[in-house]
Amino acid sequence: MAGKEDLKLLGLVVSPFAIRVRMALGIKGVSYEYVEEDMFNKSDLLLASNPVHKKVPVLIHNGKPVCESLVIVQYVDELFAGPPILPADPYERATARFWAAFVDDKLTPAWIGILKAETEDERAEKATETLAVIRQVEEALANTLADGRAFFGGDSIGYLDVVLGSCLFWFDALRRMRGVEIIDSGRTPLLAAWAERFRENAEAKGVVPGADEAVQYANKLAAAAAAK
Ligand SMILES: N[C@@H](CCC(=O)N[C@@H](CS)C(=O)NCC(=O)O)C(=O)O
Repeated sequence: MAGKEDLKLLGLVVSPFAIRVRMALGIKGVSYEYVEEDMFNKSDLLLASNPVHKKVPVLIHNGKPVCESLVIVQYVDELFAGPPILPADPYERATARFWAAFVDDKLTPAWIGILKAETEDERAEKATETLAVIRQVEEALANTLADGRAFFGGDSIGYLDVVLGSCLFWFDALRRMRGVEIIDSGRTPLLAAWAERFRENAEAKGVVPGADEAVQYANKLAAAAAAK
């Protein structure tokens, strides 16, 4: 099916959620039109395509929008042949989906909270929360990675790699901006080694920006919030 579809992705270079989708499309070897959105001036196409959340990413497939990064990555996996993104085994699929939801429900709000905290106390509280959550990920996934697998997906990048790996450059930015080390070889050795492998992966290298871009974007968001 690859190549015959009309695919347009509304994204944002520094959005971990959009990066997930770009990685998924890259894994499948599918070409698509990429449209960078301006979050300070959302396009009519974005507002019409995702009227519920008004957020990127949105994948527009033959004119029909699909929203929410986890949903889109699964859609891409189901739609296209090529290397599988979700595990084949139903139990492993369920487990990967469970942890992907955990990343989005627990980890993401915690680390974004460090970024948005307005006081030192709030920042410290969010940092403690983030470290507790990442420790849970390290412990729960230790078996998978200790198994000798390079990635959660096995020898190559899969669903959970894409979901968590897309956040790594923001973790680097947070270390620089706030001095918080979310993944480190002392506390989370398996995740630290996995993160190194993820960074070296060709699919990731193609779409994951450097921490500099995240720092710049965070500063832009802070300036916009202060101006309100
Ligand atoms: N749960 C959504 C989150 C998407 C999201 O938060 N996107 C941000 C960019 S990183 C956005 O579009 N923000 C615009 C806004 O909040 O107005 C997903 O997984 O796709």
